[in-house]
Amino acid sequence: MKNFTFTVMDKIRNYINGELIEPLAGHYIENVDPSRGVVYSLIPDSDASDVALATKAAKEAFPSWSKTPKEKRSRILQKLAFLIEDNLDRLAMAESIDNGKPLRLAKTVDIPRAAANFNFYATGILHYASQSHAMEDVAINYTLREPIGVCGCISPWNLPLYLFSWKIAPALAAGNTVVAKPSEVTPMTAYLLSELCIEAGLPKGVLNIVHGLGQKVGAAITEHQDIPVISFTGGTVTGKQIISVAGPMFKKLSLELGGKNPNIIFDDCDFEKALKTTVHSSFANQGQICLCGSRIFVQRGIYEKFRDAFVEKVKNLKVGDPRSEDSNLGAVVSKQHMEKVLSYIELAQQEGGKVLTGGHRVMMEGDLESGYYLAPTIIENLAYDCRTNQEEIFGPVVTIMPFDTTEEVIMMANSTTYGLASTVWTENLTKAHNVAARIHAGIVWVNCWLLRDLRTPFGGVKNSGVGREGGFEALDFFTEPKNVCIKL
Ligand code: TXE
Repeated sequence: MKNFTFTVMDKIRNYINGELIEPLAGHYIENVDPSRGVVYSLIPDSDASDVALATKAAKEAFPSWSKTPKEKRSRILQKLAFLIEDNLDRLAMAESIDNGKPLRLAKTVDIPRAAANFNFYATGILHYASQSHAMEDVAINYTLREPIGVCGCISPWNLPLYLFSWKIAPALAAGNTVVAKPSEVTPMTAYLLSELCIEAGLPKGVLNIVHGLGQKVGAAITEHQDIPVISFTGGTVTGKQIISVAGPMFKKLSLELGGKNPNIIFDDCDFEKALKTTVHSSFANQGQICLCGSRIFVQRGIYEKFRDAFVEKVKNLKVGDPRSEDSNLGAVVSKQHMEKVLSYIELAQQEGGKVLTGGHRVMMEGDLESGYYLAPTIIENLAYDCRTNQEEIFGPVVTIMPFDTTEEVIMMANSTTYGLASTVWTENLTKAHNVAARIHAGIVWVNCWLLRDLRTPFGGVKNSGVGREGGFEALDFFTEPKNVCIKL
């Protein structure tokens, strides 16, 4: 297994029609390693002509791939999953360098989950069935679930291969072909996946990966006439741009967008478990997971005890070299994102917030001195409806607020335009069911966080998105149902 090293002169390439090729116009974008703040590779600055080439390849590959027996599609995708596992260290290193996340996180979460995504849908498709409806002795109805054609899959930079594969796996398993675009901020593992696709024997044109800017390549995929399905994960603002183009074209859309998730801690919780998990749900991946609990509500009876214990634990988190085993947080993904997060810390203080710990950039030494590091930050004394508590920050920043009654905390939790995930900490089962039923979210974790069964529906309500991924929901999305009614 080759070690992962890239020099600036290493240019990654697009994966089109089974080959790794240069962008047609020959332009490239610099790719930065956020832990060191230096350019470490070049990626294609592709444009609509590259998307057109990829879409043509995908369209030509569709008839054969969609008619390939599902058992054969399954075997190829399982081979790909095996190759991802077999290249764990190399892919994890690439992910850590590209995103700034701790290598340990990439090794234990990102890359294993990418393999799991392919395995899950490679096997799920073998059990995916449809219905028949008998009309006594009059007629029999059966539902066909057919692959649709070329699917556009566009993914973000926070969990690069994890979310990239979460779309591609069900699309391919269902018999579609794909034109995919990873984030230009973290393209590396998608590029390495291209090499593994060739090794796995994925037929040419079935998967095509076009690197480049969202406004050029993402937009070209969104507006292409021959791509009837768009699966997008990213910010709510971008989701609005996509829906404004794809909506009038009547494309089938799955949008997984932002979150501003409440973490509700009642005074009858298991204090130590709630405390330990809240550190993780606040700052995992530098807080760059749309499922992070960025608004912490603690019932007044334990507010001060919890707040002080939480601050003490967070003060002891180590922000450091992502490749160092003892780093709890690595670098945030880019200079631009670091500045965005710092601007929200500034806003919070303007809105009356009190920074209990963190609130600043962490200056490193040696070759990390230009890296983008932020201290994990806890802010209290903010109104539940101020901008800091309503807008997605998407960094290592949480707010903490006391509440008295269940009614009050449900009102505050539901007060944002988002509705993706929520966590509830209580040992009272009746309260758990009652609160879970009333929270506006697509996912509610009770006494846990980020515990994932891939069969469950995944996604949010309100500005957190449209549609669901996961389980058979994703196979329903990537197929079209057809009702055939036969007179008896
Ligand atoms: O999103 P962007 P980011 C959310 C997370 C945060 C954001 C972070 O909460 O808000 O995503 O990811 C491409 N037409 N989620 O900043 O900028 C762009 O190149 C077509 C929610 O990367 O929206 C990139 O590949 N494409 C999620 C992708 O869109 C365009 C989990 C996302 O970029 C485009 C993860 C355009 N006009 C993050 N502009 C969940 N709910 O599960 C950009 N892109």
